[in-house]
Amino acid sequence: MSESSGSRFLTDLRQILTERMDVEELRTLCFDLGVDYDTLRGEAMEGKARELVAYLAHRDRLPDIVAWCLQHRPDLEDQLNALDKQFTPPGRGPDEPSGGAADSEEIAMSEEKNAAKSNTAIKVAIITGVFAVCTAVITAVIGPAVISVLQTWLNPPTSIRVPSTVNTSTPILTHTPTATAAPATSPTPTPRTGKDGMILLYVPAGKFVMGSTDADNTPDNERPDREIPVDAFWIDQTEVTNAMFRHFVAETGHKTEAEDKGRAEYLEIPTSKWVWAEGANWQHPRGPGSDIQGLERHPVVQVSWYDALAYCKWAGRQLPTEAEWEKAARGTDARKYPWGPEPVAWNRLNYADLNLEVKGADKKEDDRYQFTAPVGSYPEGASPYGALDMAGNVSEWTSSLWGKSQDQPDYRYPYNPKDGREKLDAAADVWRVVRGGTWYSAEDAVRTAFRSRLPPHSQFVGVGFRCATSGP
Ligand SMILES: [Ca+2]
Ligand SMILES: [Ca+2]
Repeated sequence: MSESSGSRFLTDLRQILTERMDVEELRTLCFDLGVDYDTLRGEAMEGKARELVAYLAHRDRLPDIVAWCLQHRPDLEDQLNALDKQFTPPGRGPDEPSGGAADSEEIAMSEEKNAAKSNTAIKVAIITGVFAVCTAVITAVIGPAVISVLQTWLNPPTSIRVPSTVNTSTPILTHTPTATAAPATSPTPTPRTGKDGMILLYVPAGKFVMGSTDADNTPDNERPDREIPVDAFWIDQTEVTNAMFRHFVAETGHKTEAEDKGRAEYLEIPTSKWVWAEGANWQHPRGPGSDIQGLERHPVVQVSWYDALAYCKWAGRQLPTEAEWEKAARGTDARKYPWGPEPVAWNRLNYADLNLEVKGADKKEDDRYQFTAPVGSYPEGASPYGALDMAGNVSEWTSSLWGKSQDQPDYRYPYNPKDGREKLDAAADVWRVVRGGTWYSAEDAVRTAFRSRLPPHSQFVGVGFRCATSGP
């Protein structure tokens, strides 16, 4: 698509959304496509539609909107077909000079190919869109386990790029473990679904490099690096969400530590100071004036290590050990970030970007979120096993002990699970390891090898968790 025809396509698509839909319908569209309507910038429908189209255009997901509209609004078919005809051959936009007869023929052939390509994309999007809707219905009727099997059948690991219509903000399978993540000699088990609806990803047994080398110039507590054997296990695809935690609380009556204490800490902006907020807890992360309405698919925060442990027990899983967490994040090639060696960027993680007025924020990048993002918002930042948000969004509790001093760990590297650091009944004055960095972290703190620590009774607006379970 040339720039001018692409621009017209975007304009007309926005117009359809603005003029032919109401707010509730646009909200539903956003929800189904995994976009948080409330955090889209702009007050009126037009602003929201503009932001939505721009957001999905950046991710090559415009066919998702078209597929959704064809599925839910067949009366828009003519308008959508007209939109499709606006695609023009690359480099042959109406503003560009045309050549002679040979060029005309070439353009005609190119247009034909382009139209076919575009139609194919829309057909694929329709099929996957129908599947997404069916998924929601079938999930309600027959449960997530069957869905997991169906999704694996319909989305086998493939190198073909298909427009994604799955809702990446809910723990619906978006990445199946690939052959590159598993030993070639053994098939990778199908991802499975936990009782909380979480997708569990398989991490095969084997060694991986844990920690950093001296040449990496990173904190001492990450060194020395070593090859560490880890048994097979399953890791949650995303951080545990508010909706999942609400389910847990409804079933168990669990009261979090912050609710008992009547207060919790949050980050004051722009001073970057941690301050106590009376009445802050997981349902009111920044105090009584805040709530989690519309944040159902954001990670739960303001939960202590003990709250996280209780959730994992209810879900039939455990907190990952520090070694399991790091292996799930970096795979077996000692990569710096979950996605590889490439630097942090707006489409790979939620971190301290230009939306956050704190020291060290990256003013070059716009990841679209000032605080937490819906889980799974950055499929481009997936780890080798498909785990999402292993860098940023919220930092995550692990089961492992750090020690009694904030500055230096009592349990040093090389990691040894038999030296007492995995004793779950350790005293409360022993700090626990947290991993992955948060929405207020700069790039250094979202590296896969970066370690941080917190007292187990503490809770913050940037700390959540995911679970793991032993395998196979
Ligand atoms: Ca951010
Ligand atoms: Ca995280």
